[in-house]
Amino acid sequence: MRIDVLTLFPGMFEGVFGASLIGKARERGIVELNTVNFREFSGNKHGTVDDAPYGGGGGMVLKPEPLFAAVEWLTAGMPEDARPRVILMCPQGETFTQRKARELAAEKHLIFICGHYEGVDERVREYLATDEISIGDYVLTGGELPAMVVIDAVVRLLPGVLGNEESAARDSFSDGLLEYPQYTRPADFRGWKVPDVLLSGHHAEIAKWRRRQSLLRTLKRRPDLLEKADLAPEERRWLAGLRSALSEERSSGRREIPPGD
Ligand code: 21W
Repeated sequence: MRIDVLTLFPGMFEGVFGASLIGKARERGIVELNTVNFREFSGNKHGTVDDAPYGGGGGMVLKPEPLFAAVEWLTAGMPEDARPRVILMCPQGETFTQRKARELAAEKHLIFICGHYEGVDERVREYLATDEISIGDYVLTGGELPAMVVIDAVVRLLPGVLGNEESAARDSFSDGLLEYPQYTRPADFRGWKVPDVLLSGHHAEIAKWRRRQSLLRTLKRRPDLLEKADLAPEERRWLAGLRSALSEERSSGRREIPPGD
């Protein structure tokens, strides 16, 4: 995969693109990552890339010309059917999910556009971007950190990046449930003990305990995820029982259910 990032702050990407899994994926040639400072495409000697909004009001708006020129330079000579996705990082975009990460991981070439502090001319949205992505409902200073988040989530899905190919499938959100609790040595840390079942060596019992812990934790923390999760009828019945016990527990203040958290 090839990823180009259009940004006024290319330095922000240096550490992230060089370290950890992304750095390794790059070294192995699985992904080619490249930043482009679109100030170089301003077309004027001052390097101006923004201007006041038509209609007045505060703030500045990123001009369309530098962004169009940078994307056109990156895609020059490419056949129409090989055109990359052009992803505008913006607060009004669709909220990023694991599903979107899987969708983007299937592409050969991605171009990210990051604004900073300010808005972007609407024609960039309408005629240049193929996708608009937000990473959640909070206000940041620019699209750079969000682009890094999306790139991290996409690159780790590329074949050969994770040492263990299973681990992507096992992740939270991939099966629609939160992960079960994990423990390592020592079995007793300051009197806080690892659950007996994990030390028992009974693999079927361990698998059952983990699945129930995942269900319980998801019910308590992210009940919204259960609607879409792939569950057996027996698991749905178990959860329905738990749900009523949980509301009883909450109204009475008594703890009847093992803490799944
Ligand atoms: C913050 C840009 C606020 C623009 C009228 C119309 C990219 C982001 C960003 C930023 C504004 C993402 C205005 C989650 C984020 C991002 C910087 C508002 C002023 N007035 N995901 N527009 N949160 N943020 N513009 O902040 O660029 S993805």
